[in-house]
Amino acid sequence: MRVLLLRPVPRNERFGLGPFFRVEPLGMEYIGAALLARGHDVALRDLRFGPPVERDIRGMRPDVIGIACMHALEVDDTLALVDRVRRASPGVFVVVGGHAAATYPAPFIGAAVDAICLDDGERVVPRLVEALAQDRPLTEVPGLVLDEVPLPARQLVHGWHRQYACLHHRPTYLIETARGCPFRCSFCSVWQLFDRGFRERSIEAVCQDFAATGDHVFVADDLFWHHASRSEALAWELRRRGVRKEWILVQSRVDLVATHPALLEAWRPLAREFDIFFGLEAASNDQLEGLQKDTTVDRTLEGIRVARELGFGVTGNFVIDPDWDETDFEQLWDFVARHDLSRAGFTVLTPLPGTTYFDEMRPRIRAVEWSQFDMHHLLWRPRLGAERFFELYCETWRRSVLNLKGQKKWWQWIKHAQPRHWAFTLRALARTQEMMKPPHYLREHRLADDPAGALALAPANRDRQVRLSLSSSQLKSPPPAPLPSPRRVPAPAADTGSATRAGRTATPAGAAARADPRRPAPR
Ligand code: B12
Ligand code: SF4
Repeated sequence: MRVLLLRPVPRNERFGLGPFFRVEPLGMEYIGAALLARGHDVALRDLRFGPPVERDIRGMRPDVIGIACMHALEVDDTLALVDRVRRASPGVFVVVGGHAAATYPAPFIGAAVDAICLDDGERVVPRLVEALAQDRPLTEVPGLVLDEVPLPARQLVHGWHRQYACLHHRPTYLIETARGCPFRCSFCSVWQLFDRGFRERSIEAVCQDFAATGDHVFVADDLFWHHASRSEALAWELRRRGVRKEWILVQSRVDLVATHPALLEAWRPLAREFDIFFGLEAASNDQLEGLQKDTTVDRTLEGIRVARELGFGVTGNFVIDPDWDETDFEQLWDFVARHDLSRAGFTVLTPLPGTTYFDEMRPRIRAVEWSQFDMHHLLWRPRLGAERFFELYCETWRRSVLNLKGQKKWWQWIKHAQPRHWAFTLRALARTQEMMKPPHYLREHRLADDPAGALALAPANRDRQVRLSLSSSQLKSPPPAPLPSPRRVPAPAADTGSATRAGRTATPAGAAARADPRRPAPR
């Protein structure tokens, strides 16, 4: 079968990490690898760089087109691409997948989409394609290992690799060593998608991937170092094989780092520069508790101390609640200044589709388009009013290291970059300066007066029974028992020792689901 995989162009890359980070479509490289291994003809187009999609469709005449929707803010762009693809090739089978589509498939139901992939694409898509080729129903998706495809098919995006960059680190490679997270932060869509499961690639596969990629690596794992003994074994094996990178960036939790300094010590020599992104979220224990972060400010400070002492670069993210008053902002500014945390990002607390928090906030949400779910727009009226809120929000950003009028000037930023990367770095920094100006936000601030004028938001589909109701007649197996609601789940054990299974992937709910266009949005 001929399969064309598409990575859409998100309109909204002006805020947050968007301007800085442009990374490869790793999820679809895994899908590509799985399809190539089975002898299918595969093309992957990153539409940020390639020619118009119509040209590829004319040239390749694909049987199946797969479109990724990773972030909720890309939903409108993905839907627009689905329509374009349909016009260019009315008979083609269109499957949509990716994190945002899997956590909240509702916007795609009723669209011109044939299937929505609710699970790991490298397992679902080959089965879907083979079933279509043989004109037979899909059977139950077995197995629970991430190593079914050892390495992503990076050759499918070979032409653009130099375009993938995280600020001056270029080309940047995205590597995944594990998937999922057992924690339960209220605003996060990851744990709710994977039912708090955590799955790992084998040490051998990860070592091969590190050896096959270039000097700059962004590890895509939601929670790096979670399984301490396995992570330490991985570090030693990478060191034994002589792997050493220029730059590695990982995402982790402060409490985990505070608990395992030896583990960090084992990893540190693997890169000349080693950065950690921490979700610090809040400056007080009350706020951390409100976000179900299951840690304390003391642990935050201890984790930061450990990481800094071992020579890691520390970047944090804080969450700003639209319901804050002036003193909450002041408390955050004070915390940032006192602990020298200006290397930080600040995102607006956003109920992501697919979360329990989204269900709770749905009645208040007055957003009018999906691109507003980028964590830099307001989705409901803030307590201080939009003007004052954005003044204080911008003031928060101005206290960050990104303010070129602050502690770090533009030449200090670009001195690490090679001259040929100066333009990209300066452009990204220039865009970021806009994020410190209230009119930049107010120009785009648009909320409907009443629910009728807002985006129609169906409740999240977290239980498998509902997910199964999306599935097609192609699925033969009986539905599994529904999961209990994750609304009140206990905190995870303090030790993050062993890997847990994501029960969800063992079910046919994970298989590609043919959406019935006549079916109303699920409730
Ligand atoms: C890399 C990454 C980015 C990159 C860019 C990604 C890109 N657009 O190309 C950068 C750093 C730019 C980024 C930015 C942001 N991100 Co981001 N990002 C990630 C991250 C860490 C890894 C994604 C990844 O590659 N995973 C590894 C691959 C192998 O998995 P995968 O992509 O899920 O693919 C699998 C399946 O989804 C499926 N699949 C994928 N594509 C397709 C396509 C088809 C057709 C099919 C059938 C299946 C399928 O199969 C794949 C293989 O199994 C995820 C966390 C996560 N776990 O997903 C967050 C995540 C997706 N990001 C998130 C957020 C919040 C953001 C920001 C808003 C953060 C910010 N503060 O600004 C910005 C938005 C940027 C913007 N304006 O566009 C949230 C998503 C929230 C949401 N529901 O919208 C996540 C889940 C992180 C989190 N813990 O909250 N991000
Ligand atoms: S620790 Fe990170 S990935 Fe895990 S639930 Fe919290 S925010 Fe999500």
